[in-house]
Amino acid sequence: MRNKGLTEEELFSFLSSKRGEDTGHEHILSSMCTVPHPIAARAHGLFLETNLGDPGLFQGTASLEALLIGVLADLYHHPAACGYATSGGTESNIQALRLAKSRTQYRDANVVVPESAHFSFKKACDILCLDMRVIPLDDQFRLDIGKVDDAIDDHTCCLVGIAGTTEYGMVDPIPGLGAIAGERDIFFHVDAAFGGMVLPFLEETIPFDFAVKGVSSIAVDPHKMGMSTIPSGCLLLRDPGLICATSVDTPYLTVKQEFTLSGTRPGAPVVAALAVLEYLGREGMAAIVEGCMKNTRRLIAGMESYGIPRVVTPDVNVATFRTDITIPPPWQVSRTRQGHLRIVCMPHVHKSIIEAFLQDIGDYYA
Ligand code: 0PR
Repeated sequence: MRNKGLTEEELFSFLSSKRGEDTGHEHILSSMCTVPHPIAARAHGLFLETNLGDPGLFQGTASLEALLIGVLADLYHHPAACGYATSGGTESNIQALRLAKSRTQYRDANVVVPESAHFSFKKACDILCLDMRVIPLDDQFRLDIGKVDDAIDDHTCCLVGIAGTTEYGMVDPIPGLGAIAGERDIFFHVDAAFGGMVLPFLEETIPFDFAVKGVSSIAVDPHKMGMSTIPSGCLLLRDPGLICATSVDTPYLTVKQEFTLSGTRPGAPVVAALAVLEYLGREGMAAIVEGCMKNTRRLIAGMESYGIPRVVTPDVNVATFRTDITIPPPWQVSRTRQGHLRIVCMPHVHKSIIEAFLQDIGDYYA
């Protein structure tokens, strides 16, 4: 640390130069995050110093968190659902597994997840000392429901389904999983970190939420398709009575118990998430989602016109291709574990960006 501080001008000139080294969003085709909606950025700025970890000091902010949970509970067809804001999918998944574990007395409990599960489940199982059983996928990259029964036993405390997989954008057979979970009284967590802000706004109904019998909890990330500021996730529970299962005493705070994982929690991205949903409404969200889906279809058609085939037809805006071509800079794309080219058509990936990308690929390889 310097003895004498920099001037504001010196400091910001240094910070701006570093910011200039970041990849511009116009070339980021690999991310599940996006440029925050201007409404999110404005709302975020109003709540910079708020801390939901001590909600009695920030009652207005805490009431906005409750409003956000209420909006999501409605959207997911169970107005009585409860929940709270997290830092994102990883924390929501950890907390869901913590809740599931609290319902079992077995010390060697296991969790059944699809092979497509995000790596946060590995972290969660590691922290919670749970055995992770992995179910293979079918030829459409969805969990193979026929393989679930054999993986479950009396020590299974949680079944997991993914609504919008990270790598291929697929939705697992949630109703089938819900039926199995219901029959066996197993906690059923749906990871809709990505799809939770896409699926409710699609024309086609793909069941994934509390309308499906047996769904116990849902993770959704407003900092992904909700266009909120980072970090912004939410965990919702069907049974409000269960939320206290992870509570610990917090004697000197304004509330005497805390069920969240984080202590200090930023209010700003939570309010930003609510602000986007309130500002856009269902119609506005549907328009943005439709734009992303249209761009996904256009990208797939364009790549296939060059003889580069899709791997699957995705349920949400993630396009994957069977090709080992090297994508030229400055484009930032990613590869799945199986080596497929993967592009996420987020809201910042406008139609003109897709066309420019296709033009580049055509110039290089067609
Ligand atoms: N569940 C699903 C289905 C996810 O796709 C992700 C993250 C998570 C949980 C974990 O969420 P958090 O990262 O918010 O804890 N999916 C992306 C991934 O890991 C996140 C991401 C975003 C990665 C932007 C890169 C990037 O540039 O691939």
